[in-house]
Amino acid sequence: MTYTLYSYVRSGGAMVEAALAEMGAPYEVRPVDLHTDEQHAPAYLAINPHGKIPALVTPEGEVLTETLAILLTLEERHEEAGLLPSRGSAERARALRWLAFAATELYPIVEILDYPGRFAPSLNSKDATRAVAIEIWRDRLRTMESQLVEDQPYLLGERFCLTDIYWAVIARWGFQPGWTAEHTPKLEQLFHAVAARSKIAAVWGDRWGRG
Ligand SMILES: N[C@@H](CCC(=O)N[C@@H](CS)C(=O)NCC(=O)O)C(=O)O
Repeated sequence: MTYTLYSYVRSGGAMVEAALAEMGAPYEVRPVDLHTDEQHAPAYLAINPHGKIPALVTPEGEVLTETLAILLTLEERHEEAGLLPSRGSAERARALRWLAFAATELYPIVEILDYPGRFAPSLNSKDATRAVAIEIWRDRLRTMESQLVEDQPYLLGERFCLTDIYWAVIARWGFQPGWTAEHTPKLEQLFHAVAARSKIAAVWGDRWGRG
């Protein structure tokens, strides 16, 4: 009953790994080296034809991709772990709203930041493309920040949920000491609260994600 997680250190796979750890679900990590473009090797494209990590193979052999779908599927399969508030509750609606916000409004920007050449109309506009993406990214981080309450560790206050895992990794991707301290200090605290949870700390360590 072991899951197989295709991941790389400090990638979106860290979100899935944290969720698996919180759920107490056994898994093994298969590293996919983004620095050597292994995500585009035929062996990996056979798993995810879109050439992105993470991918998760269930113990039954079903391949899951898209981090949001992976997390929601895991939550359904391990409901007893309580990683979302109860169905129909206002808290759950809020958790899902901001989970989707991070997945649709932030995560796609990462590709522009990491691979601006894929989006720039010409080679010499790569830096300008990336600079625009950074501004959009920061604006959206500020929106996340506006949803957090001082001295409350998580989005839902004291109640930890899947959205906190997603937000913690987004927070780390956006970490820049001076800017973060000034504009998103509560998001930074959320990262530390998530990373300090015993089950997550055990798998993230100081690298927050293997691979
Ligand atoms: N829509 C995908 C995006 C996944 C994604 O962008 N993953 C990055 C790593 S964090 C990746 O594989 N990048 C390699 C590439 O774009 O070639 C998801 O939500 O899981």
